[in-house]
Amino acid sequence: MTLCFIFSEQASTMFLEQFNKGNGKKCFFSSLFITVVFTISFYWYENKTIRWRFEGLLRCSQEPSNVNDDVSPLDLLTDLAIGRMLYDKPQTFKPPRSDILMITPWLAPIIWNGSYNSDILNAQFHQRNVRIGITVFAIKKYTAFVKTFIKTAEQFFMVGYKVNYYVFTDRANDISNFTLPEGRQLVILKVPSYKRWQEVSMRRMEMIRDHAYQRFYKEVDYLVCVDVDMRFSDSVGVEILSDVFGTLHPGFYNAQRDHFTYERRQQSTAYIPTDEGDFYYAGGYFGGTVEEVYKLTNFCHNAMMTDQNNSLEAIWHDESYLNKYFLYHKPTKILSPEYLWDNGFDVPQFLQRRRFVAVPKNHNAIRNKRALQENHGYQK
Ligand code: 48C
Repeated sequence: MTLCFIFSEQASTMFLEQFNKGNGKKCFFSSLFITVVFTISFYWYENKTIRWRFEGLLRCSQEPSNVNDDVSPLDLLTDLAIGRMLYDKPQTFKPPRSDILMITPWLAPIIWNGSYNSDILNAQFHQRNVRIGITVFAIKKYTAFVKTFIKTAEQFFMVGYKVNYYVFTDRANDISNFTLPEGRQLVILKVPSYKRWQEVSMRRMEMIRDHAYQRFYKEVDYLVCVDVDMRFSDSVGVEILSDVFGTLHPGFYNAQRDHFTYERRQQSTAYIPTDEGDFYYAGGYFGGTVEEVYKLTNFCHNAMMTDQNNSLEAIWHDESYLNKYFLYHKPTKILSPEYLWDNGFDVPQFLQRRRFVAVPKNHNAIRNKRALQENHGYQK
């Protein structure tokens, strides 16, 4: 800026010299020159100050309204210390289990019996006063499974915590009444049914998403989304809770990735090539914070709708889309097959506990109006 003013000052000196010598032509050009230089410097200066003013304004507007504003979010922190506890010291070179994988390459713990201390976890979670929602769908004949599901959940699921059982059903009158202790309640959610059992299973994603958006975020901190044709047979506690978790499918925990029953058609939104994949996750057991479950179910539903518009349906329905989601949105915790088992399978050495097991059923009879043939177990 200063340079411009010096420059225009020299130009005006030059003009006066010519004017005094009576050189009219030179006077004209030097006055023109002065005008141009002055105009440029004026607008440059103006522009600069406008920009500075604007930036200053912006910066000011971003500063707290009152500069002496001394309330920081850190002032709102609460201390969640647990109390004195006595337990064996963890041993750096002696892991609690060496027969199974305890953690994934992206540092998500895999939950096995003997790999955690429930007392410490309960002290932490009770401190936070967490509320857990568990969703099950009992559409058409599957209402028959609700009683056993709730009865066994009362014995084994999140005992001592606030639990909401969210039962989605098209037949509210078929759901028996339950007397539940303080802090635990049964919420019946009326939803439409679909003709095909595959569609019933897949639409769960949409209904969980919509209810998470409208209601669940207000009522609970975590969601656990499971199949209803199951019963609890051992404790399931806060060790399963994490931002977003999946469960190893009991039929594929030891399979290689090219043997996983992922969707393999490239046209499908659930497509996974044979050289990708970490684990095969079961469609009947996932969960996490309400926010993360919202994102997961929204992804899966939209992916399904895209396929449906292209006359495609992934090979194992919602389970295929869930596996696609977990491939590129890694779960922050993984439940071992202890948490989802089928007693139709032999019990391997590593399986120290079976916490949630399939209720033997005739799939065809329970899924369709007429039984076509015998069929048992958690085969899909
Ligand atoms: O509620 C129903 N009704 C049906 O007619 C078909 C499925 N379902 C829901 O979808 C139940 O909650 C089932 O647990 C779930 C699909 N899972 C199964 O059928 C086996 N557990 C694999």
